[in-house]
Amino acid sequence: TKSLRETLKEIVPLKRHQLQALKEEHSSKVIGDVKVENVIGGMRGLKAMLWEASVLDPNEGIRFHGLSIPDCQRLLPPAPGGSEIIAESMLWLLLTGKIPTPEQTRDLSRELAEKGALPKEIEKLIDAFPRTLHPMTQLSMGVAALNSTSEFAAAYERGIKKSEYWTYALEDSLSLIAMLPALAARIYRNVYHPEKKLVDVNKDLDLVGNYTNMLGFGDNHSLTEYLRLYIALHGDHEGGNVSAHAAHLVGSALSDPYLSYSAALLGLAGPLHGLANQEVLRWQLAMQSSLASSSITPASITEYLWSTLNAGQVVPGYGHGVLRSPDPRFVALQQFCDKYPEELGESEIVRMVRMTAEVAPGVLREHGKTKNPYPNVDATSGCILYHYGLREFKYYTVIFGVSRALGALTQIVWDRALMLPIERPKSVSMDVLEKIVKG
Ligand code: FCX
Repeated sequence: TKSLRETLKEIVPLKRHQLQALKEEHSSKVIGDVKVENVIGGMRGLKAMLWEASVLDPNEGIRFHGLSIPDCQRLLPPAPGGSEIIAESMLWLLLTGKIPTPEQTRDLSRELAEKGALPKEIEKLIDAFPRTLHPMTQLSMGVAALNSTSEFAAAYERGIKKSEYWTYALEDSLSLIAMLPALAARIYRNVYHPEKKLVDVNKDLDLVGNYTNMLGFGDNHSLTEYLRLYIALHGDHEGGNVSAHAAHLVGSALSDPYLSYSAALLGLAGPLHGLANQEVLRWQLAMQSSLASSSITPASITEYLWSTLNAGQVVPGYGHGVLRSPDPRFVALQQFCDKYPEELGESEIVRMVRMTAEVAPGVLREHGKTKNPYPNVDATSGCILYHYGLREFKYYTVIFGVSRALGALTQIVWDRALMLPIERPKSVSMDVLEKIVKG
């Protein structure tokens, strides 16, 4: 069977050919209008960037190379002894558009585990951070510091052909994905459990098996399976979201994959993006403490939702920039809860998430502002972690950050393989806008 590198070497010329044909035959074709509302409205709806691995349909949700989440759950190999999608099989799909065999998936797991230990000087740097530094700040700083190991940066300095950039970007991307669990687990240990010893990367485990193990939850099979699914599903959500877009933008300046992904993480740390799962939990716990446990009913949750909205706040975990239906990632995580009824069926927080999802769309529709009243993935992801005893919710976005590397770095490999140019959209002032619209 072919290795990941061999598979990619076959695909790169085909994709380059596809791009060349688009350029030569259709460069001046119009595919949409630019309205004033796009310029002042966060560029919403503008089809203005290339992203290969996934496309988000407003109604169906995300598809990875055309495959829906249930397709991926059916087709992508799990870990030995598990049944959920794992990071490695998702990464293979994202990078190549192909379904890996179980053997290819195992080989990739082994390669990542072999590259998984952090350089000693980076360990020292992370250990020197004050515990008060937000875990996402630490993650972004750690990833930026790892650029001292960048093969892309070293090769660029030596002088290489543009057509070869992608091979170095691929090596950096795989190394970074491999080291993220050790980096993220070290931050968790340092901030929350400084007395605990960190275990080493186990060469026989998959990426998330290792991550859970290093976090100290290795003997919890259902949590490990949950994190496998979580990390595979959060891997990519097309290109325009803040983290993915940031990685692509910074990478377009030929900043190496470490620097590019570090920038993505700083965007992921915002409350309207990755931090939302932490906000959801905060909101759910505040609701729990304001309502007596016996009185948590659809009616009392409805009332609580209105108090949030009437206070001028958003209901975290609901709404989306593109989606206009319930997020299939939310659905998949809820179905995971059904699969483990003995672990999750009786959980108070899981019950509250479910009840909230039943009433919130009606309330948000009546409120009349959001274009999408349905839950997004953040409405449940952090709450399930809370149930499992991973309760340090300032840490949750770090887990998202371990995951989003799969998609953001995949696109960086393709940006370099397709030799895309530096990104440089035209901006305009309000005066210029007025001149344009008034003619
Ligand atoms: N509760 C209350 N009001 C909401 C709302 C919600 N959940 N979602 C949107 N609105 C409001 C907006 O604040 C906006 O109000 P304004 O006109 O006074 O500014 C209006 O509805 C229209 O917004 P809309 O076009 O529907 O949504 P946007 O594309 O501007 O924003 C996000 C999308 C996701 C930022 C928005 O729905 C939100 O703030 N949701 C809560 C936070 C959240 O869950 N974020 C995670 C999103 C995602 F899954 C991720 O990136 O991880």
